[in-house]
Amino acid sequence: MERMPKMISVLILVFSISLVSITVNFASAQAVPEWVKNTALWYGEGTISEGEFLNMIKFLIENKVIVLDSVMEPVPQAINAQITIPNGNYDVTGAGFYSPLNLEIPIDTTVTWVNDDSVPHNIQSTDGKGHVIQLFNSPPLNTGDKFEFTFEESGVYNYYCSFHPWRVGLVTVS
Ligand SMILES: [Cu+2]
Repeated sequence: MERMPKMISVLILVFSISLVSITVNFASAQAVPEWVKNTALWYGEGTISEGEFLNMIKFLIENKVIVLDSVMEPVPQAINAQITIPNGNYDVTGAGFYSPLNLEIPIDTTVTWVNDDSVPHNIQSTDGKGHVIQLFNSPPLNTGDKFEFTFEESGVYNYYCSFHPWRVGLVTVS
């Protein structure tokens, strides 16, 4: 029983000095040979040296009994999406829909609205009944201007342009 803490601390030492970010891939690891178990036992009992014990661990790594995967720290991937306010969007008789009209995105996506129309527009988040709510609300966007908002919760988000209230769009976050 008392050999375990020593074993574990040596293992931790071996792995922590090699790289900060390393994991043991148990899925691809081989079975542990009997002599290795004996070596661990003997080391715990003090009958073999630390050098021999570490050589055993080196053997395990070299022979892929222990498979080390170097795992880089996950870099948060910025997820971005764009909604275009197309040319002619102001025209109630034209197509000119937001593109896409219903944007579907994962959580934490930053959405950028781009005004490609010849007149100013804005983006106002609305509730299900079409009333403006203070969630994402842009100032007037001139041609070429952009407005961005990051959606951190799932849900269906409505918006419209207060200058052209017939222009409604959806962002679905899941
Ligand atoms: Cu508008």
